[in-house]
Amino acid sequence: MADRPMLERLVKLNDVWLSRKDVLHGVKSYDVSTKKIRIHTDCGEVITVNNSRRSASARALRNSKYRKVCKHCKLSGERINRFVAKDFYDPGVTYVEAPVKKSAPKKVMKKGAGPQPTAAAQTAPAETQPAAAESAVPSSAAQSTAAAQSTAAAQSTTAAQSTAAATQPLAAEQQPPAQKSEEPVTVSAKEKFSPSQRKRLEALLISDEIDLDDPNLPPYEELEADLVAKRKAELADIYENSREHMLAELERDISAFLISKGFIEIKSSILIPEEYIVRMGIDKDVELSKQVFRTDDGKCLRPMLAPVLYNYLRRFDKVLPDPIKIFEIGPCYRKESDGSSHLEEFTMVNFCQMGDGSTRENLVQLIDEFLTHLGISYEIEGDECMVYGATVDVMHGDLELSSAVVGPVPMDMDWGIDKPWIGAGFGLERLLKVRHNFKNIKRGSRSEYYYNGIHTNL
Ligand code: ATP
Ligand code: 9VF
Ligand code: MG
Repeated sequence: MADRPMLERLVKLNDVWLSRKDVLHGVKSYDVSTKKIRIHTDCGEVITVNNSRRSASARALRNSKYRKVCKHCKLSGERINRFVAKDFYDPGVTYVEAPVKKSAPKKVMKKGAGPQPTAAAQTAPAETQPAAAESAVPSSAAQSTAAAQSTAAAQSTTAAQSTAAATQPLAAEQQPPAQKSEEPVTVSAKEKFSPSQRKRLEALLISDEIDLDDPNLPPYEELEADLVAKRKAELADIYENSREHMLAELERDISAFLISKGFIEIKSSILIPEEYIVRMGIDKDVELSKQVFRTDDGKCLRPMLAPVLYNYLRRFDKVLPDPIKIFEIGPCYRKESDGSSHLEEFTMVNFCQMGDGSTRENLVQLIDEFLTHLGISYEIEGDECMVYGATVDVMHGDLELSSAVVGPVPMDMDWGIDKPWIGAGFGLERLLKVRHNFKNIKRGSRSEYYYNGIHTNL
């Protein structure tokens, strides 16, 4: 048994290409990359598609049906017959079907698609894969080549298709799954937008600027085009004026603020000894321990900044005058389950002071000055955590902006610390979420999908 042929093999065997509109073209040449195949037709078109045996293109080539022949390709009768007769298949080989995900919506075969000459083709499943490569390629990439543009034009995707196509695979960042250009658009009487249209619109909205349930909204194509235009203008404005990433800018702002308050900036390693986690009192059976990304050589990606700051306090205390005031801003990593306020890769600022003046009053005042400087409102609540015991939680509504602590705590002994201290850890992406009223914390995070809250597939 052999797998159903890759598209590449079908192109080679058939020596012709069928456009989305079922026009038969001659294949002049083709190039193959890891995932794609780029076909140059005899008439001079360039088409880039997924080199997938499950694509609609592959299905079309397994079929023997076409609507018309491209007159510019000047196909010989022999080439057309070869495509129709399909006598090049090896009769000794059974081409098996690749398994198809059951849950995926099935698309009914297009007109003109009929029974196929091979056993495999007869049981060909309804396609769920994007038919053309541009549906799987980020739109920016597609637009970067004239070839892809001409393909898009030649295959004349509808507005809905081309915009759905602009959404790329998002699994890595726990985003909505990629939308398939071939997905049937089934709009129920009640719902104005299909699920995939809704996802696209939600991605294009930055906060809750529009209520997608408002029955008076314009049709999808119009709304989508408006939002794309708006987001493009915003990106152009950023490029023209500030050119700053909001996360980087916030980091710089916080850094300058804390330096102005007498804190010295630390930049330590993101990869830390796993032992530090244990010394923070986070035993193997504790939830936070399970959230740690470990490497295979006794290290881990830091889930917090405190361990190294402990070491700095101990060392600087021998050198610098009391009180010691230090801070670090940088990436932290925790395995998190989905949530609109949790990232697996986030940015923490942890500032702390050890020695004279380490009182709760000073801690609360510093937090107040910090958030007033950032223009973010807050409430203070008491809480408990397993690492420090009692904490001073800084909240914005239900969202925890920071856990702050008034030391000393018993754990200090394990780090060689014997003075009172105060400290607070804030997540920068949560600060951005509040400041910009983002529905999801990903908008302001390290990401290839969003730039300053703006979806990058425009
Ligand atoms: P939560 O209970 O919300 O998960 P936490 O109590 O585990 O947070 P801390 O260990 O107190 O968080 O970390 C200090 C701050 O770092 C939090 O108040 C929050 O602003 C931020 N933070 C923690 N975990 C994350 C995360 N996964 N994504 C984004 N920010 C985070
Ligand atoms: C409060 C948040 C242990 C003396 C070097 C500084 C603090 C910050 C809590 C952080 C954590 N602690 N994610 O300690 O400032 O450590 O859980 Si220090
Ligand atoms: Mg906390």
